Parts: sequence; C-alpha cells; structure tokens
Amino acid sequence: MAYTLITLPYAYDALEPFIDKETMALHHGKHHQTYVNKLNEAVANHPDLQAKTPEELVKNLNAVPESIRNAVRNHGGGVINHNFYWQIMKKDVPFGGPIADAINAKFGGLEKFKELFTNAATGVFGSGWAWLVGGGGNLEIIGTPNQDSPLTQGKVPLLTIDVWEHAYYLKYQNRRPEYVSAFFNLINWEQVNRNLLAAK
Ligand code: MN3
Repeated sequence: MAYTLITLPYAYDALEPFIDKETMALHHGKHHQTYVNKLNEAVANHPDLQAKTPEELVKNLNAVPESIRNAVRNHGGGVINHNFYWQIMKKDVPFGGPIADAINAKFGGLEKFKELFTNAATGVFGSGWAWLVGGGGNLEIIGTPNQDSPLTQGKVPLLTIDVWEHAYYLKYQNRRPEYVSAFFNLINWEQVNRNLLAAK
C-alpha cells in the first residue's frame, strides 16, 4: 500500500462539543480511510506515481495518466484535504501572530473575516470545501467543489473547512451555518501561522 491513513493528533472527542466524537470517528475512520483506499487502488499499477506524495500528484494532475486522473483528483484530493483539515483544528488557540496581522490588513478584522469565510462555506453548492489560501502572503477566500484542492490551482492552503454533509450531519443535520459558526471555536491559529510562514 503506497498511502496510509494518518493518525489524528488528538482523540475523537477532543473537539467536543463543536464537533462530536461520533462524527469524528466516522469521518476519519470511514470516509477518510475510503479516500486512502481508493487512491491506492487508482495508482496500483503505477509505481512511478506511488513514489510521489498525494500532494505532488494533486499539484500536477496533468502528469497523471488520463485513465486515472479523475480518480486521483477525487481520492488524492480527499486524502490531502482531510489531512490538512484535521491539523488546523484545536480548541482554545487564540487568534494572533502574523496571520492575525495579515487577516486584519486584508479583511479589516477577525469578525469581517468570519463573515466572508462563512459566506464562502455556506455558498459551496453541494459538497466541497472553503479555504483561506495565501501564496506569498496574499490572502484570498475561495471555495472548491467535491475534493478539489487549491494546490491544483497553484494556491497555498492556510485554513479550511470541510462542508460535505458527512462533516456535520449527525450533529447539525442540514444546518450548515451552525456548523460553520461552531468551527470558529476550533481554528488552530498556531498551525495556520505555520502554514502562512511556509507559504511565503
Ligand atoms: Mn470529509
């Protein structure tokens, strides 16, 4: 197996009450695992591709044979987007550091940023992701459908929220805006700062 499921840096109940233990167990143990399995299936006959990280595959989809390109886009994206999402969540991390300066300068403050990020997250039609991206420190809020990664567009992810229904349906049912609102209690600003530094 070329690719394996990452271990979470915290327990399934670590994000309670904002994201419940049952959702985390299913989301990581079943959904994320399935993306890993299907990416492995997609590259099973391509040892040259197996030598690359999933990020490298998704950054340069044109280098992937057309017969498996869509599978790599969807499942490779599913693998890396979830890896990234787990890492940017942690409770009780204060907003601060260079990312706070950058957000204040670009969006006019944290509250305004939350409003724009919420609009992006609730505006994704169907399944997808909302992102704060920032190659070169130039911040931008975008949405992507399905498991598309900003890396494919040459953009550098700083922060993301998964807005597939499987990310919130058990606790919030169809109330995506409530999940997005709760998510703001879970942003690991220390990790987002590390992502910003790496993006420069
Ligand atoms: Mn998901």
